[in-house]
Amino acid sequence: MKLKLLAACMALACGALHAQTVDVKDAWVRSTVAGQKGSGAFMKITAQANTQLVGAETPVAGVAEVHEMKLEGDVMKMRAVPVLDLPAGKTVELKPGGYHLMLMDLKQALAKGGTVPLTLRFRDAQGKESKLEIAMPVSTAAPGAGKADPHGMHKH
Ligand SMILES: [Cu+2]
Repeated sequence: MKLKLLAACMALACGALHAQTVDVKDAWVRSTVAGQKGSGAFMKITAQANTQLVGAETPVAGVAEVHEMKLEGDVMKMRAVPVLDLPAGKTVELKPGGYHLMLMDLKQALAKGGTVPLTLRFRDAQGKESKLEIAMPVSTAAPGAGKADPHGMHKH
């Protein structure tokens, strides 16, 4: 009897691990002017089970990669994050001044009010990859945010 219960519990846990769900909320991408080659995209990502964000693609940019901005002393530094951990149940925020999705080699200007398609690639704890396609509105600032943004000032 005891053994049966244990087996049932394991089956449940296993089911939870395989039902990988990732929620993306409040995504937006910063508008650009003609000739501008880079921009940043921001969003809130919540994974139900431990997951990693391992890549992103968008038809409007030649390169899309996750970056991290960190204040070191009084210098804002940026580095690429090839794999971004998404711990179960924790919302990871990509926002100006922190993690962001860097869009480089832009093929077109991103006009405010437009929409940019984005494909996010995830890898679960078993190494299985999945994709999520979203549409990001183009904006000049985060919805509801009115603060100065350090990301707009950094150069690549
Ligand atoms: Cu960047």
